[in-house]
Amino acid sequence: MNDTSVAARVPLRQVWPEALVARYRAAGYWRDETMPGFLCDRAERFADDVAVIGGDVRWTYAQLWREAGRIGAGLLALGLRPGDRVLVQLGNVPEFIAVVCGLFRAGMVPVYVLPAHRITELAHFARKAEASAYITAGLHEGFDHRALARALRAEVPAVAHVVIAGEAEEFIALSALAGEPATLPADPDPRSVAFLQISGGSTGLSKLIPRTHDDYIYSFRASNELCGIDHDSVYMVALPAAHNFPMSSPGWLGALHAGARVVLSPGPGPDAAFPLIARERVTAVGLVPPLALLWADAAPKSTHDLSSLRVVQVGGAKLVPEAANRVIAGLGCTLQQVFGMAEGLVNYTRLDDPAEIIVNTQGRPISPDDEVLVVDDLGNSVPDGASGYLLTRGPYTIRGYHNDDAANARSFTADGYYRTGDVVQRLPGGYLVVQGRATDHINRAGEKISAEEIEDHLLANPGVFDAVVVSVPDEYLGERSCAFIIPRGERPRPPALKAWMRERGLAAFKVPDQIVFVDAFETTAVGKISRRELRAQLREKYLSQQKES
Ligand code: OOB
Repeated sequence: MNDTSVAARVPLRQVWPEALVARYRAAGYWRDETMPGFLCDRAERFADDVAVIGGDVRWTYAQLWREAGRIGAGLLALGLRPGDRVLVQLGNVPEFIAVVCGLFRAGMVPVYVLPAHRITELAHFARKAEASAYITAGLHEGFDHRALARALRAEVPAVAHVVIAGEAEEFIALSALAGEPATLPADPDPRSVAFLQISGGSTGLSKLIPRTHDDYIYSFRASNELCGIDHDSVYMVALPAAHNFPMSSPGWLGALHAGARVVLSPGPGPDAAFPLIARERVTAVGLVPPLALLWADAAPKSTHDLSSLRVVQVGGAKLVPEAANRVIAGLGCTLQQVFGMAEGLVNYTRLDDPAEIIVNTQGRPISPDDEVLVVDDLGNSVPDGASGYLLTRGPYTIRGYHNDDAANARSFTADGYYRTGDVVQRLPGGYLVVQGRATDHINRAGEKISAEEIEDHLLANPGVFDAVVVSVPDEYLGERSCAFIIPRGERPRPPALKAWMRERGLAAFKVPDQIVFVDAFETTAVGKISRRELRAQLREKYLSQQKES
C-alpha cells in the first residue's frame, strides 16, 4: 500500500457546524474520548476484571487490551496503515471484539459486515469503503468464508489482505498476527471517524455510516445511564454483535465503557442464551420483537435460572402493546423499548416510566439536544399526537453518508436533519410512537431489506418479466417479504427462483419469503404509476384477499 493510493481514497469525514460542535462540547456530550483511549483506561482501572466471555474464552480487561494490541500491531506489520478501512465479518465470538479493538488501536477503520452477508453485499461494501483488508471466520455456521474471501479478492483486488479467525488455508491466521506494540499509533483525533456502520438500506444498496469517536462514545455512555449499566452489570449480546443495537444501545461497547462483563451468546434463541444467562448471571440483554416473544414463551417452562435478568430491551422493529405485555409477563423483568437507527438517534423508555408508557411508546431521545421534528408532506410541523415524518439532528446523528452524494441529497435536509423515513406520533413529554414508515423496505425481524434492491435482482432472472416486492405482516417475523412476479414465458418454480437468488451471492434474509405470480400489474387509467404506488396497490390487494379467505 503506497501513499498515492491512500491519498486517492475518498476521505472519511463527519462534519457538524462549528456552533453545534461548541455546544456539544460545552454540554459535556463530547469529551474528547476516543475508542482506544477509553479501552486503555479500562484496561488499567479494571485490569483483572472479566471483560469478555464467549466460547471457551474469559478475557480480563488487561487480556483484551493485550490481544487487541497484538492484532493491531500484527496488521501494521502486514503493511496496513492507520486510516485503512477493514471489512470485519465475524459471528458472536470474542475474536470479533478483539479485532474491532485491535483496529481501533492501530488507527484503522472497521467496516461492519453482518455474518449473513454474501459476495454481492461484501463487494459493494469493499468498493464503497475502498477497503484494503477483510477479516473473517474460517467456517461460520457451516458456511466457508474462505471461499467468500476468494470471491472478494477476485472481484475487488484492492482488498489486499485476508485474515481468518480459524483454519486460514492460503490466508493469514488471526492467531499468527504479530507485531511490535511500539509501532501502534498515538491516540486519534476524537472528532475523526472511528468506523463505518452499514445502513438498513431503505432505497437500493446499503449505505456506509461514518461515526466519530466523540459522537458514538457519547451515545453509549449516555445509554449506560438510561439502561442501568454499571460496573456490576453483565450484558448479553444475543443479536449479531456487529448490529448497532447490541453494539451501542448500550451494547457491548457501553458495557466495556462501564467496566461491566460482556457475554456473547452464540445464537439468539433460548437454547443458546438461557444456559449462559444462568451460568453468568446476565443482567441485561437486547432483543428484536420476534425473539423477545420466543424468549417470553420459553422462559416459564425453562429449567434455567433466569432470575438475574433485570432489563430486557426490545427494539429494531415495532413491539405492539399486546406483545409488550406478553414480554413483561413471560420474562418477569423490566421491559425497555428501544427505537434507534444506525445513523444516530436512539429513543428509550426509561426504566422507571409508568407501565403505560413502557407498553405503548417507543421511548424518547437520549439527549436533551436531540432535535426531533415531526412533519407533514410539505415539511410543516404537525401538532403533538398527529402522525408525521420523523426528522432529526443532534450530537450523535450523522450529517451525511460516506461517499454517496445522491443518498445525501435525498436523506438530509438543507439544515442538516436526517430524514429517518419513519412515520411517528409525538406525545406530550417527547415520547414517540412509531406508526409506520415512508420508505419501501421490509423490516424482517429487525433486518431491513430494500424492496428496490430485491426487485433489481429478480429482474435479472430470464424467467421474470417484472417484479414488485412488498412487506406483508407475519406472525413470527413481524413482516415478511412477498414478491409479486409477472413471469416471462413459463413460470419459474419458486424454490428454483429462491435458490437462484442465493446463488447470486445475496444474504439469505433478502431472498423473498413468498412468491406470488400474477398476469399483470394494474396501472392507472393513463397507464403510468410509480413503483411506490404499485407496491402499495399490490400490498393492499393482497391483504384484502387474505382477509376474505
Ligand atoms: C436499529 O437500527 P437500524 O439502522 O437497523 O434500523 C433503523 C430503523 C428505524 O428507522 C425504524 O424504521 C426501525 O429500524 N426501528 C423500529 C424500532 N427500532 C428500530 N421501528 C419500530 N419500533 C422500534 N422500536 O434497528 C436500531 C439501532 C439502535 C438501537 C435499536 C435499533
